[in-house]
Amino acid sequence: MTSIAMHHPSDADLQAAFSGHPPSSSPPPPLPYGTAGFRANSAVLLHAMHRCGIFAALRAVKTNQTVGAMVTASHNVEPDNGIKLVDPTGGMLEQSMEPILTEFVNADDAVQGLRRLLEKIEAQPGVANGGGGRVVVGQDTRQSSERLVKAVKDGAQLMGVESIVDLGEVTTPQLHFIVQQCNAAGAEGRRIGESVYFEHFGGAFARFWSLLPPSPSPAPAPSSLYVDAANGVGALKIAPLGEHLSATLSPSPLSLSLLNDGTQPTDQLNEECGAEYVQKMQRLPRGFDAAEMVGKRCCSMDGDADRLVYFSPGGESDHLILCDGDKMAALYCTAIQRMLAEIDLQDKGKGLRVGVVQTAYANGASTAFLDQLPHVDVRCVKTGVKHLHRAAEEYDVGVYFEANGHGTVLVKRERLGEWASVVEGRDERAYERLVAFLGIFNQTTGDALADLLATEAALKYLNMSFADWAALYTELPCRQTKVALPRWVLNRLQPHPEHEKTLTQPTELQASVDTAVSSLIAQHGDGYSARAFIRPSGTEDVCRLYVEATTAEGADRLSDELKAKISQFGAQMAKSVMK
Ligand code: G16
Repeated sequence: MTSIAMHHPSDADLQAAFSGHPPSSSPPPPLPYGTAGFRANSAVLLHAMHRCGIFAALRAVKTNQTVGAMVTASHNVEPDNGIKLVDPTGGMLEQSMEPILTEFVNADDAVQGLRRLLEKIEAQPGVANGGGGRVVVGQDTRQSSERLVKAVKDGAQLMGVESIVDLGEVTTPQLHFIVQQCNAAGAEGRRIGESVYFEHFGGAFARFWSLLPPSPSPAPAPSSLYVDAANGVGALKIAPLGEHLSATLSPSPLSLSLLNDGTQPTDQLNEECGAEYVQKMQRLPRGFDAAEMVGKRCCSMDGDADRLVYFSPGGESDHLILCDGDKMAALYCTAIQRMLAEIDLQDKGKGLRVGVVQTAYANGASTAFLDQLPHVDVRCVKTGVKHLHRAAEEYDVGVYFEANGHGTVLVKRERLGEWASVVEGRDERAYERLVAFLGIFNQTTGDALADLLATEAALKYLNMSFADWAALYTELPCRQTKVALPRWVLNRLQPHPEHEKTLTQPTELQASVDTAVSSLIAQHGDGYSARAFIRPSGTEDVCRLYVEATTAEGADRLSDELKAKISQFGAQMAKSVMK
C-alpha cells in the first residue's frame, strides 16, 4: 500500500469549517444511507452535504480520479433533498463505503469523525499516488439545491482536492456519464460539460437509425412523443437533445413536445406528474388531456430524469395504458433477440449470456413473458438500482429494470465481438445494428433520455406501434400503496436480504400477509394466483405494499386488508413505546 498525500487541515480550521455547516438541531435526526444515498427534508441536510463533500474529495484524492456528487431527491416532494455520490467508474458509490460514510455523516463530534474517516480511507487497499483528484457536482431544480451544493463544494475544498467542477443543473445520469468520461483513457484535456453527453447519445441514436432499412420516399412525418418532465431538471434537456438530433439526422425522426416543464408559477416538482406518479397511481399526469390526446404516445420522467415510463391516454377520464419499466425490459429483450437472430440465423444468440434483472415489484406477467424467451436468464434482486446494476454486470448483455422505470442495458463489447466472430456467415450489417442499438444505453445507470431514444429506436426497428408494445403481455392486476410510518418503526421491518418478497421480521406481520394471500386464493380455488409483500422505503418515511392477483377485485381487497394491517402494526408499535 502506498501512502497518499492527503491534505490534513488543522483542528482549528476543521472546527471553523464544521461550525459553518452545523446540524439543524442537537442531536440531529439520524440520517440512514438509503436506497440511493441520503435523503430527507432539505432543512436537516446542510451538515450532511458538507460532510459528503469532504468524503467525495477524499475519494477523489485517494483514487486520483474524478468522482461525482449529485444534489437531488429525485422522485420525492420538492421540500426534500438528498445526495447521490458517483464513483470513478461512473457507477454508484461502492457499497462497502456506505457504512463508513454514514458513520461520518452522523458523527456527534465531526472532527473526531473525520479523523476516523481518514484512518479508514487511508487503510483501504489499492491506493494510487493520490494528491490530485477532481469532484464534479451537479444539482436538480429544487429551491434548496443551490445552498446544499455550496455546502458540498465547501467540504470538498477543505480537503484540498485539485479541482471542483460545478455543472449546475444536470440530470443524475448526465453526471454519472460525465464522471465516467472524465476517467476514461485519453480524457485529459477534454472539455467537461454536458455537450459530451448529447454528442454521445445523440450520435449513438443517429448511428442506429442510419442502419435501419431506408424509409419509403417521401420520408414519413416525424413521430410525435409527448414528454412529461415532472417539472424537473429533465425539462431543461429536451430542447438540446432535440437540437442535437436535428443537427445529426436531417430531418430529425422524432418530434418531442414538452409538458410539465416547470415554467408556470403553479408547477410543482413531481406533483401529480412524473414517472413515480404515473406508474404508482396509474393516472395521467397534469396537463395531459384524456380526450384530446387519446392514443398518443407519451412518456414521463422523474425529478432527476433517471427513470422513464411510457403511457397513452385511454380516452376516459384519466385512464391510461401504461408501459412501465417491466414493459421496457420486454421491448428491449424482444428487439435484442430479433437482432441476435438476424446475425445468427441458426442458433439465435445461443452462447451469448443474456440476462434480465428485475425486483419483486415486477409484474408476474412480465416475468412469465421474459421466462419464455429463448436463451434469456431472468433474475430477481432487491430494490435499488445499485443491486440490479451489479447483477446485470454478470451477463454479456444484461438488461435491468425496476417496474418504476429505472433501468438500462449493459453490454460487454469484447464478449459480443468474440461471440460474433465465431458465427458462421454472420450478417455484418445486422451485427453493426445490434452494436449501435446497445450503444444507445447509458452504461453507468438508468437514464430517462437515453431510454427514450432506445425505446423509439426499438419501436421503429420492430415496426411496432405503442398499442403493439402494450399488448406484448397483459399485466396481472396489481396495486401499490404506501403507509406513512416513522423511521424507527420502519427499521423494525426486515425484508428478505436477497429478494424482498417476504419479511424476515416481524414474523407476525409476515404471517398476516401469508394468511390474507392464502385465504384469497382459497376463496377462488384452482388457477387463482395472488401475492403480496411489504417493505420499508429507503427514500421516504413510508412502508410500501405491493399486491398482485388474478382479478382486480381480489387485488383491491387484498390491498385494503393489508394496508389496514400495516397501520395496525404502526399503532401497536407507537402504543408500546408510550407504556
Ligand atoms: C431510488 C432508487 C430506486 C428505487 C427508488 C425507490 O430511485 O434509485 O432504485 O426503486 O429510489 O426506493 P424505495 O422504494 O426504497 O423508496 P430515485 O429515482 O428516487 O432516485
